[in-house]
Amino acid sequence: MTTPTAESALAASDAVLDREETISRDELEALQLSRLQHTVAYAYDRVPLYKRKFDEAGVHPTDLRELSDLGKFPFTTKEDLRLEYPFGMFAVPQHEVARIHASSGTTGRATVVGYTKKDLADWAKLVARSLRASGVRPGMKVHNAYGYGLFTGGMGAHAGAEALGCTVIPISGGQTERQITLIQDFKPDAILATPTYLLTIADAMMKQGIDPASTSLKYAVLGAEPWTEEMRHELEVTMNIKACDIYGLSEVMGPGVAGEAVETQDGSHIWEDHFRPEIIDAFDPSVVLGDGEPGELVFTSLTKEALPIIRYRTKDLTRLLPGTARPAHRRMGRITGRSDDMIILRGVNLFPSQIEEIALRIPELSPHFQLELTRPEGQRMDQLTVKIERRESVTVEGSTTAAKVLQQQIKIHVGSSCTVDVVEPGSLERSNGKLRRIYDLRPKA
Ligand code: DLL
Repeated sequence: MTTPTAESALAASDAVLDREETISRDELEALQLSRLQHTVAYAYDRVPLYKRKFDEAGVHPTDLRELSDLGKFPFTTKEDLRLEYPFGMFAVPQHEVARIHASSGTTGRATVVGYTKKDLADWAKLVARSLRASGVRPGMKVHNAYGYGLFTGGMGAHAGAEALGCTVIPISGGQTERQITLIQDFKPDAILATPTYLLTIADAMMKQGIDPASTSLKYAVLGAEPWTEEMRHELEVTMNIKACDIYGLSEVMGPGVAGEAVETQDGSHIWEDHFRPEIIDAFDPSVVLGDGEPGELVFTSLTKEALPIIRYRTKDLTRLLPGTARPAHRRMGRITGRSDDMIILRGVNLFPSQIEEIALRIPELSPHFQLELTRPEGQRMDQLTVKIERRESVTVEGSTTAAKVLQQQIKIHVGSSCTVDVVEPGSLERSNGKLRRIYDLRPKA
């Protein structure tokens, strides 16, 4: 059998890339400027919200003469999309909208997004580009375990894999036993899923006595939630695959805003011929930060017709890095977390991904954990409890020391005191898609 490394090297060299993937940075920026000028004028003319916001901010589309002028334009937020519910942000008449997706909206109204036929074709092209960068090739069988429906993951990944010329298996999320049967019977080359759902599948295979490293799978393209290098290592070793990142969000398009190259595995390349990224200071949004500096990611669409989006605040925290495998397209660092997913514990900021990173370096502990926030009666201080499963092969006694190590490491690296509760393998809730890591059990004010 060829090793995944040798195969991916081969795969990477035989790919036919889009012309825009190989253009120079100068050519790309010239393209960005002309597309940006068009988009701001198009949004201003067609969407009342943009006209109102630009007028209020005292800017006009003709003020955009160079790329840095984008900083003069107002931001768009999720709240704007909610207020314009359902179709107020659309820039085309309804009969030109070919598809609608929506976010589930855990709080408040859902946000609704729309696509023209051309938007759908561009989206499929960019997902195809991302999958190809991650090692997937025409003719491969692709098991798509992202959820189908209003969520952009399932149908977005599906259209991209089809556009690339793959055989798509549209299983969607959930029904893990059935996923395993189909993986064994259909022998797919690649799997598309959230990282935590792939973990659920691997785990369920082991329970059935199937070695997850023995399947036909060679590539995984994972996203829709934050994950760490440690999780990549865990999945690659357990499943004998190459795992790459794919990033996106509904308001900007869906999956495929950025994708990672299998030959470098050094972060997702933002497809800058279609999106102009910026990093801002989350606490002082008027400050646009330079490449390399951590902050909040902001996107402006450059080609979208149904829902042009200007300076959308993603709340995702990361930084911009120079392009490598696709030199003109900057990469994004791993997303540390979302600013609204940040736990503030006695003044210390903490993200679930930090716990994942630390826990997975302790061999006795599994990647299955959740964070519980409580405020014990009569106390004013919040308490964090990390509930984490020990590995199947480890005894209860063996995990006691591991719990102490985790507690100390969290104190050292994050600065928070917490309680660690090592629990039985299989006792914590498993992911079906985007996993909920934080359980806030504090009394509501
Ligand atoms: O999750 C789109 C998607 C589907 C991306 C499938 C990749 C694969 P939303 O449901 O709108 O869209 O959620 C978007 O998910 O703002 C991030 O916080 C998070 N997210 C998405 N991809 C990644 C990733 C889809 N690769 C929100 N790493 C985003 C970390 C991610 N977080």
